[in-house]
Amino acid sequence: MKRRRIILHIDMDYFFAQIEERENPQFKGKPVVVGADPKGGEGRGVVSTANYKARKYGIHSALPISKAYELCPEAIFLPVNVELYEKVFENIMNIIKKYSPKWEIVSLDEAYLDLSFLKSYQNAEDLAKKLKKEIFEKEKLTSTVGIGPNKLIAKMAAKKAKPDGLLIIKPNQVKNFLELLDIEDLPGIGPKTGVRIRQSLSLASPQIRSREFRGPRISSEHYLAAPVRIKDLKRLSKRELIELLGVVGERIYERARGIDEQELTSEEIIKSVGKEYTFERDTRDPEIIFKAFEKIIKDVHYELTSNRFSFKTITVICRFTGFETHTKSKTLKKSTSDLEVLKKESKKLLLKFLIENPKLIRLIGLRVKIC
Ligand code: TTP
Ligand code: MG
Ligand code: MG
Repeated sequence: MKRRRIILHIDMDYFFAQIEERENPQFKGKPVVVGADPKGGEGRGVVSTANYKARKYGIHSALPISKAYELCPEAIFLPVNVELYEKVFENIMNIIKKYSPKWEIVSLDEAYLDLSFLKSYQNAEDLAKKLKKEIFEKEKLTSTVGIGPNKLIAKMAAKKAKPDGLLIIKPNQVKNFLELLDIEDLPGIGPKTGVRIRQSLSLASPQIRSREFRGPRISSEHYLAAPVRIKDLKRLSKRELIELLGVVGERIYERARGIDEQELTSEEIIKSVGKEYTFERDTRDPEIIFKAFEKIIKDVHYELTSNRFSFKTITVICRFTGFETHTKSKTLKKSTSDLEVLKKESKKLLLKFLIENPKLIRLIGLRVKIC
Protein backbone atom coordinates (compact mmCIF):
# COMPACT_ATOMS: atom_id res chain seq x y z
CA MET A 1 0.00 0.00 0.00
CA LYS A 2 1.13 3.51 -0.76
CA ARG A 3 2.31 5.66 2.12
CA ARG A 4 -0.08 8.44 2.94
CA ARG A 5 1.80 11.67 3.16
CA ILE A 6 0.74 15.06 4.52
CA ILE A 7 2.66 17.94 2.98
CA LEU A 8 2.48 21.61 3.94
CA HIS A 9 3.47 24.50 1.71
CA ILE A 10 3.96 27.96 3.14
CA ASP A 11 4.42 31.09 1.09
CA MET A 12 4.74 34.62 2.46
CA ASP A 13 2.21 37.15 1.19
CA TYR A 14 3.49 39.91 -1.19
CA PHE A 15 6.79 39.30 0.52
CA PHE A 16 9.15 42.13 -0.46
CA ALA A 17 6.34 44.70 -0.35
CA GLN A 18 4.99 43.43 2.96
CA ILE A 19 8.42 43.84 4.56
CA GLU A 20 8.58 47.39 3.21
CA GLU A 21 5.14 48.10 4.70
CA ARG A 22 6.29 46.72 8.04
CA GLU A 23 9.39 48.92 8.00
CA ASN A 24 7.43 51.98 6.86
CA PRO A 25 3.97 51.97 8.49
CA GLN A 26 3.10 55.17 6.64
CA PHE A 27 2.80 53.07 3.43
CA LYS A 28 -0.07 50.97 4.85
CA GLY A 29 -3.19 51.19 2.72
CA LYS A 30 -1.32 52.65 -0.27
CA PRO A 31 -0.26 50.87 -3.45
CA VAL A 32 3.38 49.78 -3.02
CA VAL A 33 5.57 48.52 -5.86
CA VAL A 34 9.05 47.06 -5.28
CA GLY A 35 11.33 46.85 -8.28
CA ALA A 36 13.36 48.87 -10.77
CA ASP A 37 13.32 52.67 -10.72
CA PRO A 38 10.32 53.84 -12.84
CA LYS A 39 12.12 57.12 -13.73
CA GLY A 40 8.83 58.90 -14.36
CA GLY A 41 7.70 56.22 -16.80
CA GLU A 42 11.00 56.01 -18.71
CA GLY A 43 12.59 53.39 -16.47
CA ARG A 44 13.77 50.01 -17.70
CA GLY A 45 13.59 46.82 -15.68
CA VAL A 46 10.66 45.09 -14.02
CA VAL A 47 8.43 44.88 -10.97
CA SER A 48 9.68 42.45 -8.31
CA THR A 49 6.39 42.44 -6.50
CA ALA A 50 3.52 44.69 -5.52
CA ASN A 51 1.16 44.78 -2.55
CA TYR A 52 -2.46 43.73 -3.04
CA LYS A 53 -3.63 47.32 -3.32
CA ALA A 54 -1.26 47.88 -6.28
CA ARG A 55 -2.31 44.55 -7.82
CA LYS A 56 -5.84 46.01 -8.15
CA TYR A 57 -4.39 48.31 -10.83
CA GLY A 58 -3.07 45.28 -12.75
CA ILE A 59 0.49 45.55 -11.42
CA HIS A 60 2.27 42.23 -10.82
CA SER A 61 5.72 40.60 -10.66
CA ALA A 62 7.77 40.74 -13.87
CA LEU A 63 5.66 43.53 -15.39
CA PRO A 64 7.84 46.24 -17.02
CA ILE A 65 8.24 49.01 -14.46
CA SER A 66 7.26 51.61 -17.09
CA LYS A 67 3.93 49.82 -17.52
CA ALA A 68 3.42 49.76 -13.74
CA TYR A 69 4.01 53.51 -13.66
CA GLU A 70 1.49 53.99 -16.44
CA LEU A 71 -1.11 51.93 -14.55
CA CYS A 72 -0.64 53.73 -11.23
CA PRO A 73 1.78 56.69 -11.20
CA GLU A 74 0.76 57.60 -7.64
CA ALA A 75 1.97 54.24 -6.25
CA ILE A 76 4.95 54.18 -3.90
CA PHE A 77 7.87 52.80 -5.93
CA LEU A 78 10.72 51.29 -3.92
CA PRO A 79 14.05 49.71 -4.86
CA VAL A 80 14.74 46.05 -4.04
CA ASN A 81 16.56 45.64 -0.72
CA VAL A 82 17.50 41.97 -1.04
CA GLU A 83 19.80 41.97 1.98
CA LEU A 84 16.95 42.97 4.27
CA TYR A 85 14.55 40.42 2.74
CA GLU A 86 17.11 37.64 3.08
CA LYS A 87 17.66 38.47 6.73
CA VAL A 88 13.93 38.41 7.39
CA PHE A 89 13.56 35.13 5.53
CA GLU A 90 16.36 33.57 7.52
CA ASN A 91 14.41 34.35 10.72
CA ILE A 92 11.26 32.91 9.21
CA MET A 93 13.08 29.76 8.09
CA ASN A 94 14.35 29.24 11.61
CA ILE A 95 10.76 29.26 12.81
CA ILE A 96 9.51 26.97 10.01
CA LYS A 97 12.26 24.38 10.48
CA LYS A 98 11.25 23.77 14.09
CA TYR A 99 7.91 22.32 12.99
CA SER A 100 9.25 19.25 11.16
CA PRO A 101 12.59 17.51 10.71
CA LYS A 102 11.80 17.24 7.02
CA TRP A 103 11.73 20.63 5.36
CA GLU A 104 12.73 22.15 2.06
CA ILE A 105 13.33 25.79 1.18
CA VAL A 106 12.08 26.52 -2.30
CA SER A 107 12.80 30.17 -2.83
CA LEU A 108 13.15 33.38 -0.92
CA ASP A 109 9.67 33.25 0.58
CA GLU A 110 8.45 29.69 0.54
CA ALA A 111 9.08 26.26 1.99
CA TYR A 112 7.62 22.78 2.34
CA LEU A 113 7.24 20.74 5.50
CA ASP A 114 6.58 17.03 5.54
CA LEU A 115 3.96 16.52 8.27
CA SER A 116 3.27 12.83 7.61
CA PHE A 117 4.39 12.08 11.15
CA LEU A 118 1.29 13.88 12.47
CA LYS A 119 -0.90 11.15 10.98
CA SER A 120 -4.02 13.31 10.58
CA TYR A 121 -5.11 16.39 8.65
CA GLN A 122 -6.67 17.78 11.82
CA ASN A 123 -3.28 17.70 13.54
CA ALA A 124 -1.71 19.29 10.46
CA GLU A 125 -4.30 22.07 10.52
CA ASP A 126 -3.56 22.79 14.18
CA LEU A 127 0.16 22.92 13.44
CA ALA A 128 -0.38 25.24 10.46
CA LYS A 129 -2.36 27.67 12.60
CA LYS A 130 0.40 27.72 15.21
CA LEU A 131 3.05 28.23 12.54
CA LYS A 132 1.24 31.15 10.94
CA LYS A 133 0.65 32.68 14.35
CA GLU A 134 4.29 32.36 15.43
CA ILE A 135 5.54 33.99 12.22
CA PHE A 136 3.03 36.80 12.61
CA GLU A 137 3.86 37.39 16.26
CA LYS A 138 7.63 37.32 15.78
CA GLU A 139 7.98 38.92 12.35
CA LYS A 140 4.68 40.83 11.97
CA LEU A 141 4.16 39.30 8.54
CA THR A 142 1.27 37.29 7.12
CA SER A 143 1.70 34.07 5.21
CA THR A 144 -0.49 31.54 3.44
CA VAL A 145 -0.44 27.80 4.00
CA GLY A 146 -1.66 24.96 1.80
CA ILE A 147 -1.84 21.36 2.96
CA GLY A 148 -2.33 18.30 0.80
CA PRO A 149 -1.18 14.74 0.08
CA ASN A 150 1.83 15.94 -1.95
CA LYS A 151 3.91 18.98 -2.87
CA LEU A 152 1.85 19.77 -5.94
CA ILE A 153 -1.50 19.96 -4.13
CA ALA A 154 -0.04 21.76 -1.10
CA LYS A 155 1.44 24.45 -3.35
CA MET A 156 -1.69 24.87 -5.44
CA ALA A 157 -3.83 25.05 -2.29
CA ALA A 158 -1.64 27.83 -0.86
CA LYS A 159 -1.90 29.77 -4.10
CA LYS A 160 -5.70 29.58 -3.99
CA ALA A 161 -5.89 30.65 -0.34
CA LYS A 162 -3.90 33.89 -0.67
CA PRO A 163 -3.53 36.19 1.20
CA ASP A 164 -3.34 35.24 4.89
CA GLY A 165 -5.10 31.95 4.20
CA LEU A 166 -5.05 28.29 5.12
CA LEU A 167 -6.50 25.71 2.75
CA ILE A 168 -6.52 21.98 3.33
CA ILE A 169 -7.15 19.57 0.47
CA LYS A 170 -7.56 16.02 1.70
CA PRO A 171 -6.93 13.11 -0.69
CA ASN A 172 -10.66 12.63 -1.39
CA GLN A 173 -11.00 16.33 -2.31
CA VAL A 174 -8.10 16.46 -4.77
CA LYS A 175 -10.12 15.56 -7.87
CA ASN A 176 -12.80 18.23 -7.36
CA PHE A 177 -10.27 20.84 -6.30
CA LEU A 178 -8.18 20.36 -9.43
CA GLU A 179 -10.85 19.91 -12.04
CA LEU A 180 -12.41 23.32 -11.48
CA LEU A 181 -9.12 25.19 -11.74
CA ASP A 182 -7.84 26.84 -14.88
CA ILE A 183 -5.13 24.93 -16.77
CA GLU A 184 -2.69 27.79 -16.13
CA ASP A 185 -3.05 27.15 -12.40
CA LEU A 186 -1.19 23.87 -12.91
CA PRO A 187 2.55 24.31 -12.27
CA GLY A 188 4.39 23.75 -15.55
CA ILE A 189 1.72 25.34 -17.73
CA GLY A 190 2.74 28.87 -18.61
CA PRO A 191 1.03 31.12 -21.15
CA LYS A 192 2.74 29.47 -24.17
CA THR A 193 1.98 25.91 -23.12
CA GLY A 194 -1.54 27.09 -22.24
CA VAL A 195 -2.14 28.29 -25.80
CA ARG A 196 -0.88 25.01 -27.27
CA ILE A 197 -3.18 23.01 -25.03
CA ARG A 198 -6.13 25.26 -25.88
CA GLN A 199 -5.46 24.83 -29.58
CA SER A 200 -5.19 21.11 -29.24
CA LEU A 201 -8.37 20.84 -27.17
CA SER A 202 -10.37 22.97 -29.56
CA LEU A 203 -9.32 20.75 -32.45
CA ALA A 204 -10.30 17.71 -30.44
CA SER A 205 -13.61 19.18 -29.30
CA PRO A 206 -16.54 18.06 -31.45
CA GLN A 207 -18.62 20.80 -29.85
CA ILE A 208 -16.41 23.63 -31.05
CA ARG A 209 -15.72 21.92 -34.36
CA SER A 210 -19.37 21.56 -35.21
CA ARG A 211 -20.09 25.12 -34.13
CA GLU A 212 -17.32 26.29 -36.38
CA PHE A 213 -18.61 24.21 -39.20
CA ARG A 214 -22.16 25.53 -39.08
CA GLY A 215 -21.25 29.06 -38.11
CA PRO A 216 -21.30 31.56 -36.65
CA ARG A 217 -17.57 31.10 -37.03
CA ILE A 218 -15.56 31.10 -33.85
CA SER A 219 -12.30 32.86 -34.42
CA SER A 220 -9.11 31.29 -33.17
CA GLU A 221 -8.64 34.27 -30.82
CA HIS A 222 -12.02 33.48 -29.32
CA TYR A 223 -11.29 29.93 -28.31
CA LEU A 224 -7.73 30.74 -27.34
CA ALA A 225 -8.99 33.29 -24.82
CA ALA A 226 -11.77 31.12 -23.41
CA PRO A 227 -11.14 29.65 -19.96
CA VAL A 228 -10.10 26.01 -20.07
CA ARG A 229 -10.33 23.94 -16.95
CA ILE A 230 -8.12 21.11 -15.78
CA LYS A 231 -11.21 18.92 -16.25
CA ASP A 232 -10.97 19.69 -20.01
CA LEU A 233 -7.24 19.01 -20.07
CA LYS A 234 -7.96 15.49 -18.83
CA ARG A 235 -9.58 14.74 -22.19
CA LEU A 236 -6.11 14.56 -23.72
CA SER A 237 -4.43 11.18 -23.40
CA LYS A 238 -0.90 10.78 -22.09
CA ARG A 239 0.28 10.04 -25.62
CA GLU A 240 -1.39 13.16 -27.03
CA LEU A 241 0.17 15.33 -24.35
CA ILE A 242 3.63 13.89 -24.97
CA GLU A 243 3.20 14.46 -28.71
CA LEU A 244 2.14 18.03 -28.03
CA LEU A 245 4.61 19.04 -25.32
CA GLY A 246 7.44 16.51 -25.34
CA VAL A 247 8.63 14.91 -22.10
CA VAL A 248 6.88 17.45 -19.86
CA GLY A 249 3.62 16.19 -21.35
CA GLU A 250 3.81 13.13 -19.14
CA ARG A 251 4.29 15.25 -16.04
CA ILE A 252 1.37 17.50 -17.01
CA TYR A 253 -0.79 14.38 -17.48
CA GLU A 254 0.05 13.21 -13.97
CA ARG A 255 -0.31 16.63 -12.37
CA ALA A 256 -3.78 17.07 -13.88
CA ARG A 257 -4.69 13.97 -11.86
CA GLY A 258 -3.04 15.24 -8.68
CA ILE A 259 -0.19 12.76 -8.90
CA ASP A 260 3.18 13.93 -7.57
CA GLU A 261 5.59 11.57 -5.88
CA GLN A 262 8.39 14.11 -5.36
CA GLU A 263 9.97 13.92 -1.94
CA LEU A 264 11.22 16.92 -0.03
CA THR A 265 14.89 17.28 -0.84
CA SER A 266 15.98 17.44 2.79
CA GLU A 267 15.01 13.80 3.18
CA GLU A 268 17.75 12.90 0.72
CA ILE A 269 20.14 14.94 2.73
CA ILE A 270 19.77 12.85 5.88
CA LYS A 271 22.23 10.08 5.07
CA SER A 272 24.62 12.10 3.07
CA VAL A 273 27.86 13.98 3.06
CA GLY A 274 27.93 17.42 1.58
CA LYS A 275 29.43 20.86 1.39
CA GLU A 276 28.16 24.19 0.22
CA TYR A 277 29.81 27.45 -0.68
CA THR A 278 28.23 30.91 -0.82
CA PHE A 279 30.01 33.35 -3.10
CA GLU A 280 30.93 36.72 -1.70
CA ARG A 281 29.12 38.27 -4.60
CA ASP A 282 26.62 36.48 -6.88
CA THR A 283 28.57 35.44 -9.95
CA ARG A 284 28.56 33.83 -13.40
CA ASP A 285 32.34 33.72 -13.72
CA PRO A 286 33.11 30.07 -14.63
CA GLU A 287 36.63 30.36 -13.23
CA ILE A 288 35.36 31.43 -9.81
CA ILE A 289 32.51 28.91 -9.84
CA PHE A 290 34.58 25.90 -10.88
CA LYS A 291 37.47 26.79 -8.55
CA ALA A 292 35.07 26.80 -5.60
CA PHE A 293 33.46 23.61 -6.88
CA GLU A 294 36.81 21.78 -7.15
CA LYS A 295 37.42 22.57 -3.49
CA ILE A 296 33.95 21.35 -2.53
CA ILE A 297 34.50 18.08 -4.43
CA LYS A 298 37.83 17.52 -2.66
CA ASP A 299 36.33 18.25 0.76
CA VAL A 300 33.39 15.93 0.19
CA HIS A 301 35.68 13.20 -1.10
CA TYR A 302 38.00 13.59 1.87
CA GLU A 303 35.08 13.23 4.27
CA LEU A 304 33.87 10.17 2.39
CA THR A 305 37.17 8.35 2.29
CA SER A 306 38.14 9.18 5.85
CA ASN A 307 34.90 7.48 6.92
CA ARG A 308 35.34 4.67 4.37
CA PHE A 309 32.03 5.55 2.79
CA SER A 310 31.12 5.00 -0.80
CA PHE A 311 28.38 6.73 -2.74
CA LYS A 312 25.92 6.08 -5.50
CA THR A 313 23.80 9.21 -5.79
CA ILE A 314 25.33 12.61 -6.44
CA THR A 315 23.33 15.80 -5.98
CA VAL A 316 24.46 19.25 -7.03
CA ILE A 317 22.72 22.23 -5.47
CA CYS A 318 22.60 25.62 -7.09
CA ARG A 319 21.09 28.70 -5.52
CA PHE A 320 20.59 31.62 -7.85
CA THR A 321 20.11 35.31 -7.08
CA GLY A 322 16.86 35.69 -5.17
CA PHE A 323 17.24 32.39 -3.27
CA GLU A 324 15.78 30.34 -6.10
CA THR A 325 17.26 26.93 -5.33
CA HIS A 326 17.48 23.90 -7.59
CA THR A 327 19.05 20.48 -7.30
CA LYS A 328 20.14 18.00 -9.93
CA SER A 329 20.99 14.40 -9.15
CA LYS A 330 22.60 11.46 -10.81
CA THR A 331 22.46 7.89 -9.58
CA LEU A 332 25.35 5.71 -10.69
CA LYS A 333 24.96 2.08 -11.74
CA LYS A 334 27.04 0.94 -8.79
CA SER A 335 28.50 2.52 -5.70
CA THR A 336 32.04 3.85 -5.71
CA SER A 337 34.44 6.06 -3.76
CA ASP A 338 36.43 7.13 -6.81
CA LEU A 339 37.39 10.82 -6.82
CA GLU A 340 37.56 10.97 -10.62
CA VAL A 341 34.01 9.66 -10.97
CA LEU A 342 32.80 12.20 -8.42
CA LYS A 343 34.57 15.00 -10.29
CA LYS A 344 33.32 14.00 -13.71
CA GLU A 345 29.68 13.43 -12.76
CA SER A 346 29.26 16.40 -10.45
CA LYS A 347 30.85 18.80 -12.94
CA LYS A 348 28.46 17.56 -15.61
CA LEU A 349 25.53 18.38 -13.33
CA LEU A 350 26.90 21.83 -12.51
CA LEU A 351 27.43 22.54 -16.20
CA LYS A 352 23.78 21.77 -16.85
CA PHE A 353 22.80 24.50 -14.38
CA LEU A 354 25.04 26.98 -16.15
CA ILE A 355 23.60 26.11 -19.54
CA GLU A 356 19.96 26.08 -18.46
CA ASN A 357 19.75 29.12 -16.22
CA PRO A 358 21.37 32.46 -17.05
CA LYS A 359 20.89 33.95 -13.56
CA LEU A 360 23.75 34.88 -11.27
CA ILE A 361 24.77 32.16 -8.83
CA ARG A 362 24.75 32.74 -5.10
CA LEU A 363 25.63 29.32 -3.74
CA ILE A 364 26.78 25.96 -5.03
CA GLY A 365 26.81 22.70 -3.16
CA LEU A 366 27.48 19.01 -3.56
CA ARG A 367 25.93 16.11 -1.66
CA VAL A 368 26.41 12.41 -2.05
CA LYS A 369 24.19 9.80 -0.56
CA ILE A 370 26.34 7.35 1.30
CA CYS A 371 25.97 3.60 1.12
P1 TTP B 1 6.07 35.24 -4.74
O1 TTP B 1 5.84 34.38 -3.57
O2 TTP B 1 5.82 34.64 -6.10
O3 TTP B 1 5.15 36.52 -4.69
P2 TTP B 1 4.82 37.48 -3.45
O4 TTP B 1 5.27 36.90 -2.15
O5 TTP B 1 5.31 38.85 -3.74
O6 TTP B 1 3.23 37.53 -3.52
P3 TTP B 1 2.20 36.37 -3.14
O7 TTP B 1 1.37 36.94 -2.02
O8 TTP B 1 1.40 36.17 -4.38
O9 TTP B 1 2.98 35.18 -2.75
O10 TTP B 1 7.55 35.77 -4.75
C1 TTP B 1 8.25 36.06 -3.54
C2 TTP B 1 9.17 37.25 -3.74
O11 TTP B 1 10.10 36.99 -4.78
C3 TTP B 1 8.42 38.52 -4.15
O12 TTP B 1 7.95 39.23 -3.03
C4 TTP B 1 9.46 39.25 -4.94
C5 TTP B 1 10.33 38.18 -5.54
N1 TTP B 1 10.00 37.98 -6.96
C6 TTP B 1 10.72 38.70 -7.91
O13 TTP B 1 11.63 39.46 -7.57
N2 TTP B 1 10.39 38.53 -9.22
C7 TTP B 1 9.38 37.71 -9.65
O14 TTP B 1 9.10 37.60 -10.86
C8 TTP B 1 8.65 36.98 -8.65
C9 TTP B 1 7.53 36.05 -9.06
C10 TTP B 1 9.01 37.15 -7.33
MG1 MG C 1 4.88 34.90 -1.74
MG1 MG D 1 6.80 32.45 -3.36
